[in-house]
Amino acid sequence: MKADVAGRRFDVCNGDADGLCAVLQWRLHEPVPSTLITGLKRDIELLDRLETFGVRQGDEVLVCDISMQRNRVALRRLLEQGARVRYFDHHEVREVLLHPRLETHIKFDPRYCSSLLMDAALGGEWRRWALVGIYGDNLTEVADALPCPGLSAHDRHRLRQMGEAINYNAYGDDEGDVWVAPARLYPTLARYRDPIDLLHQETLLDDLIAARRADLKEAALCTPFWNDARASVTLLPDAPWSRRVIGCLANQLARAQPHMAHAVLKQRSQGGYVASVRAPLASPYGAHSLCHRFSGSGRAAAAGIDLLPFQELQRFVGEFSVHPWGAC
Ligand SMILES: [Mn+2]
Repeated sequence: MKADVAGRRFDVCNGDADGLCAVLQWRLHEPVPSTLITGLKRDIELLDRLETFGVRQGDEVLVCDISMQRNRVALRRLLEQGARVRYFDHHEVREVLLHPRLETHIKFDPRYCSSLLMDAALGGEWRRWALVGIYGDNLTEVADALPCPGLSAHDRHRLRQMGEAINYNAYGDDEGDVWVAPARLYPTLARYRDPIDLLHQETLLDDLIAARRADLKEAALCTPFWNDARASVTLLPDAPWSRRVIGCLANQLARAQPHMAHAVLKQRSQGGYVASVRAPLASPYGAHSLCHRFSGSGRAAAAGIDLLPFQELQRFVGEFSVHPWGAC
């Protein structure tokens, strides 16, 4: 009798390109039926959603690209219920949980992302999909340096556009803001072993690439609220386009001015701002430590704040402008 006969599979990931492409690589490697649990970029505490399934001994859970810090309690509960868990992530965690049924691939390093950690674990088996995820997380130089035999420069450029478009599609206050909910996008991606084939056969990605471009054009009309030689703060109004484009705009600014730090703040309909912060790409450290001070979280290169009250704006600009990027 097979030991895993009763075991179910659950794949839990962030709904951006990095999360989806990490899971996709694993499912191409181990093609068995599995339940996908994902959400928008802002949905981080996704392990809680497993509670309704009554996880039990023999079940296997794959977790990609969501903070262990923010999912710690639910993770411990899953392990106690008898699940076996594989965890791939690159967000800050104070202490990595240790458990005999928990396998971790965690690296808090600005040159890593979850799709790259998965690529390393699988020996580059699904490198093209890994590239989509890595480009999606704005690790353009890291992806450019990864060899991919048989991939032309043009096709590599297409994978980059695809990663950036899938990443863009994860931002919004709710599923009404995005073009296609990540949970519905995944099955389309998963039909293809090669993302280049998907680009030839589906129009969806071209639609997303065009939508991202249109939203960025709208955002380009917003001049910086504050800037000096080392940093800039951009304020966006609250609108569907700004809810979708906030992360892409921050990434684009980071690439355009790699020696500057960038913050993009967007007004929230319920009051206050949501913020996307990027450390200078040339010394990508310190975004998480700045965001921490305003109850935010994230990675060294890219982090965010869910709620910055209106009255905190001046303090934010003040601390942002003197933050010791690269040294923290
Ligand atoms: Mn990621």
